[in-house]
Formats: sequence, C-alpha cells, structure tokens
Amino acid sequence: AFEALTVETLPARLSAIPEIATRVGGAPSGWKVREVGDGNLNLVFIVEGAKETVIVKQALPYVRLVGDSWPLPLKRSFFEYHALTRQQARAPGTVPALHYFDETQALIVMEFLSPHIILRRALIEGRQLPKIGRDLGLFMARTLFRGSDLSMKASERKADLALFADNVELCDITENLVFSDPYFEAPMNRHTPGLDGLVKELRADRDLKVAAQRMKHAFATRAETLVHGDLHSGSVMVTDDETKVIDPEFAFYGPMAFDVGMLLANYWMAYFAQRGHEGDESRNAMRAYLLGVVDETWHVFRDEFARLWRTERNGILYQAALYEDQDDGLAAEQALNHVIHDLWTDMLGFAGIEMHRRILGLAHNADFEEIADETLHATCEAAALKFGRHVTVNRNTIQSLAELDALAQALDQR
Ligand code: SR1
Ligand code: MG
Repeated sequence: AFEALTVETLPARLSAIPEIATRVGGAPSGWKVREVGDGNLNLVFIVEGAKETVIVKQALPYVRLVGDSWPLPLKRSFFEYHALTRQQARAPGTVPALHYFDETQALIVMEFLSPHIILRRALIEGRQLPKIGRDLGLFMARTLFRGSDLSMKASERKADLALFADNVELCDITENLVFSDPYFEAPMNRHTPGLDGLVKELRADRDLKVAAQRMKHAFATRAETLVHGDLHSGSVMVTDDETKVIDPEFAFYGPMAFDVGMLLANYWMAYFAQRGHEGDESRNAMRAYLLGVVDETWHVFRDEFARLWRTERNGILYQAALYEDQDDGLAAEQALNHVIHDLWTDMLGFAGIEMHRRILGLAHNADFEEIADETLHATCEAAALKFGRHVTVNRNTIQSLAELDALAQALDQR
C-alpha cells in the first residue's frame, strides 16, 4: 500500500531497492536526507550518500498546496515517468536521468541536478542564462514534432494517446484553474487588492472570455501531440551551460502550441516583474534579455520545427508522396507555412491566458508574489494582465514579436 515518505522513513525504504542502495552508496543510516519540494503538488527529497546524490520525488494523494480536502490520484507519477522517457527519446539530454520507478508508491528516483537552480528563481535574481532560448526552443520543437502524427507511426501514437488519456484529473486542473476560474469569481481565486478595478473589467470583457473558451476548446479537444502540460519557468532547471526540463506530470495529448505559449508567458511575466525587483539597481539589461529570450525561443522553435518537417516528416500527415509530382517541394513548404502560422496564433492565445491565471487564479508566481510593496506588486501585475488580454484577444492579427516588444515596453513604463 502507498505510504508517504518522510525524512526519517526514506533511508530504510530506499535501501530496500538494491540498485538504488548501491548507487547512493554507504550505510543508509549515514545518508543525508532533505525534503525540498516547493511545488504545488508533491514531495521532493534530496538523498546524499557516500557515492552519489539522487532526487526522490513522490506524489501525494492530494494537492499539497491545498491539503487533503483536494484529493488527487497518485497515477500522475506514472504519467510523469512515461512522459520523461518519451522526452528523453525525442530530445536526448534535456531531462534528468531516470534511475527507478515504483508505481504503487508513486515514486521516481532520478538524477540530482547540481549546481542547477530553478529557472524562475534565476530570473527573479536577475541572472541572464545564455542558453535557455536555444535549449528550450529545441526541446519544444523536438518533443512536440516527434510526438505527433507528423512523425510517429499512427498505431503507436494512438496507443500512446490512449495511455495518456487517463491523466484526467490533471487535465481537469488545467481546464478549470487556467481556462475558466480566472474569468469569474471562482472560490479558490485570489488577487492583489489594488487590482480590483481591472479584475472587474476583465471579468466583464466578452471578447476575452470568448477567446479564453476558444483556447479551452482547443486544449480539451485537439490531441495533436504529447505536451509537457506545465512548462513554466518552475519546470526548468538551469546553469549557464545546461538546461533541463522537469515535472511533466500534466503530460497528455493536446495542442502543439500549449507548451510554447505557457513558456513564453512565463518569460513575459518575468519581464513585467523586473520593476518590482529593481531596488537601486536598474533591471534594464534583464528586461532586454528577457524579450530577447522570447524572440530566440520562438525562432529556434520555429526553425527546428521546419527542419524536422523537411527531414523527418514520416507520419500520416502531409505525406511527401502526395507532392511527388510537384518536385520543387513548394506544396510541402506551403503547408508548413500554414502549420507554423497556426502554432503562432495558438501560442499567443495560450500565453495570455497563462498570464491571467497566475495573477487572478489559485496558483500564483513567485515573480510577482515576492514583490513586497503592494502597490508595486499590483502595478507589475496590471501591466501583465493588459498584455495577456491583448495577445489572447488579438492573436489572429498580431504579426510579429517586435510589435509585442513595443507593447510590453509601453505597458511597463506606465
Ligand atoms: C493545484 S495545482 C496548481 C498548479 O500547480 C501546477 O504546477 C500547475 O501549474 C497547476 O496549474
Ligand atoms: Mg509542477
């Protein structure tokens, strides 16, 4: 039967797994164990032995952020484990190495990433990571393309789709917390008091609410590829040289641009939060860096997606054989342009909603939460809310990121 681990019980439990006991090394009584989970859902332990340090992640049968009044199935650990194996195959080296999985105990033992820190923390501290734009652009293009009918054998993809279709409860969290709750007075919502007027305006904004439901419709019905499902800056660990993606427990077959929109939204939120972390020292360089990261991430994603389209399009969609009599490849390029255009508009639609839910819903971002001055906190969030509204509602007419840079700069100065 499932038993939640504690710092005290972990050594005995882990030492009963021979390959892990050997890997960690030394007597379990000498292992140093710390619980370091700061996410909304799970327990995370660092176990330091004589030979190696490992991470032990265990799901709890409820939402940690809320408590046992909100039960949540342990099977999310199964989806996380299987999503990690697929991401590792599709984008090698981008996720932590997996050492062990116990489905009953909802427990994954994996590589301890050191000296990596959570990307969100780095951005709050004003650190410029040189590789994230490229690394995460590639990660998304490779995992999203290679998990779709553009690439996979149809029978394998359908079997995988059926496997992940059971991740119902985590999809339900996103369907409610991300796409619906922010737009009405849902019981678990909260927002900074200075935002009352703007929140009222947004909740009365018909165009915005319709756009949010259009995006929810896409999220719930368009099973295009295996998405990470929760790709925010808290799901990425970084050093200057390395970027690793963690925590894909929300993985399911959904719309291709969902991960891209969520990630870019978190960069834009980091941008709007900079003013709140400024103190005496200007964060202008960090602001420029963050807009540059948005640009690089999108362009690397788009270009790698196009490269895979041209070199690995072996699935049932847009088959090359259809275009054989148009041997200059123009038809395939025309189709690619349409697909990339759809990714762009969907990305914008999802991004704005992610920005809203982090300010209006249950799960907020440290980027804004750690701004102690309440007026400044609300000012930063107001700019992000307005930006989010613009990108979601106008997703079909926005032409370029340069246009959005200008809007971000204007809102940030108000
Ligand atoms: C109740 S869970 C709240 C949020 O935490 C996770 O990281 C997801 O982002 C989810 O929406
Ligand atoms: Mg998470």
